[in-house]
Amino acid sequence: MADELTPETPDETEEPIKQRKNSLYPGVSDELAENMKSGWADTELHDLKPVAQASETAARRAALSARFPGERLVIPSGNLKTRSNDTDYPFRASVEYAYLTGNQTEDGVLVLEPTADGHEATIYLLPRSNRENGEFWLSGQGELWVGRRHSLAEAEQLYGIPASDVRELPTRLKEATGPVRVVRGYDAGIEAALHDKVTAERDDELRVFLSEMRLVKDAFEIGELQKAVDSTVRGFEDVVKVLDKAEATSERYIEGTFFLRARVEGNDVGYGSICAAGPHACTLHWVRNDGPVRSGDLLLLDAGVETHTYYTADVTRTLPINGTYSEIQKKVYDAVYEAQEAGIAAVKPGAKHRDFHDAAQRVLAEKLVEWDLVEGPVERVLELGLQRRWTLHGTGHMLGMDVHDCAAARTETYVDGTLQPGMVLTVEPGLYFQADDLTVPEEYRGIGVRIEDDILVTEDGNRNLSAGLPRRSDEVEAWMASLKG
Ligand SMILES: [Mn+2]
Repeated sequence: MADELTPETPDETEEPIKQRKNSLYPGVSDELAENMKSGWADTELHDLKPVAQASETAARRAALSARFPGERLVIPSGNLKTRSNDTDYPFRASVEYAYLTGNQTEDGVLVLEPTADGHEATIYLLPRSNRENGEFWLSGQGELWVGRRHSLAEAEQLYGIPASDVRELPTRLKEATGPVRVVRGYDAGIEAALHDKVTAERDDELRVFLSEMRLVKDAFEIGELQKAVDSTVRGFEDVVKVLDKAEATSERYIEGTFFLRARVEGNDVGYGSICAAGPHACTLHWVRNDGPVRSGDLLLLDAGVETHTYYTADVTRTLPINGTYSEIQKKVYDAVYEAQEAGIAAVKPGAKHRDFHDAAQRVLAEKLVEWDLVEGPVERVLELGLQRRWTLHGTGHMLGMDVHDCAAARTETYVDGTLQPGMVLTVEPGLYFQADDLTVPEEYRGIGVRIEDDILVTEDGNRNLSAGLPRRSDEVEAWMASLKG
């Protein structure tokens, strides 16, 4: 990438380039500065259509307003984070901000100002770059470098919220009176402006409410989650087609292949893809993906495409790299499949959130006892949690704009709560026999299997959003054969 304003003939006496940002720009002649001010076309856009979710974001702001009457609410998008020196990580707006506005711009802030009968929303954004003062091409955030931004008038049309210059916001917040809450952790500058007005306890109530709002998805969100899953299905197909290339290189080939699909059809992957071949499958968060891919081993692929609106899939399949499960692989796989079937069957409105976890764990415990890996009876195993040496993790979680969605929700509304139509959650039992686990016969060691699907709670049961990928072992083999053929 280009650096800013690299002079054609470097002058040793000049300030280092980094220090020239927003300073006096000694490398720029008065003539050039004057020249750059003018000769630019007016590109203002008119009659922009609102973003697809504009009515949903308005309804969400109304619900938030009703929960905190008379209080000023501040929801920042967040700032760029430095990766190294003068390069930044790709920006992802805070979920709370994106959920309430549909906007994803860095440094944005949504403010709900209390009024007599509710709140008035304003979205604070960086306006288009000034060309008169040189900001357009001399500032690191100038549009010449980072690309055209929407004008404030354009943003109003897109998001259906009045827009203001974010550079004025810290002063406004410092001068504001009355109760205020801020979503913490995203914008240190905004938090500093409010530091003497907010408390951690009150801010946490705002964060919790915004997390619990997302427990039940609206129709727009369910559509986006289905899109994310559909792209993910195509990404898994892509991977199966190139397993020979992965064998010739490493797990990275799988990661890169899935990432291509995610970037072409969506915004990104929703989380670091777990491309775990052989015994790496037993490392739950294996994201180094630098290991060998060998015929005869299993590949545990846990990956999800995130849509342009930030909704992510979270799907796992455990595939035989050569297309056919060995006897012991199939034995473990079919047990996990049976556990997942029991788990999915327990997902319905009115069921306790824990029911699907308990149903899947019971099947796995039964198998472990049946295989003589742990001493029964099954009730004793479950009571003492002895199966967990090999099941390791919970059986599922809410899914949405975060892969582990609604994480700030209170226990009583989430893990101790009841399933309702519109909730979307994963059902993902697994069995993992570590390569160095001396308590199991050698043939089990190094085998890890997880099957994970994304399940929507419906009025009368559930719908598997990821049914486009086969799960049963014989169907997985047939599907792989059809893609490789
Ligand atoms: Mn998951």
